[in-house]
Amino acid sequence: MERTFVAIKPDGVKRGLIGEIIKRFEQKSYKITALKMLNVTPEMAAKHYEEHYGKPFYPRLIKFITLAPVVAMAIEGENAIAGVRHIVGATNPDNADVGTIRADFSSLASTNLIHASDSLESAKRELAIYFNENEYCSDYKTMFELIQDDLNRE
Ligand code: 3AN
Repeated sequence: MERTFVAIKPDGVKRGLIGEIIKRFEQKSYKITALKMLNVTPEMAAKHYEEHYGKPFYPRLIKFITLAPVVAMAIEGENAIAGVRHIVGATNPDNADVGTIRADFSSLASTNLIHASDSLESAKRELAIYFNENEYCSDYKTMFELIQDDLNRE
């Protein structure tokens, strides 16, 4: 089981796409185990995007993520890192597969609606920026998990 970090960025929030985006992860049977709306501080933004420091688009990246609230989530499931990235789509929406969030709702890399961790290490690091350990609600069972329980019962 993997836990990944997803953030609906300010364009997704302002365009009223929070429900549409969350729905796609729920209907794929992933488990949401932490969720909140927050204003990202410049300090948090710098930590989140530290790997992009010095790139031409970095200043706008920081400006953009702090412009309006984001919706931060922890999402769990088997192979959730790659699976969630698949639903999100390529960084440049022009190259994103049809049916992905970025292909369906965005047309620019600078405002591509959503962030999702690209590895287990990134997920751990990014989740720690946005959530405290006591904010996870992993104890409940989704219907998908209950179906797996039924299937695995002797
Ligand atoms: P992804 O979010 O697909 O993992 P990264 O980590 O390469 O992509 O980039 C982080 C964010 O930086 C992207 N979501 C996007 O908002 C922004 N970004 C990346 N490349 C560009 C670019 N060439 N021009 C403008 N913004 C970019």
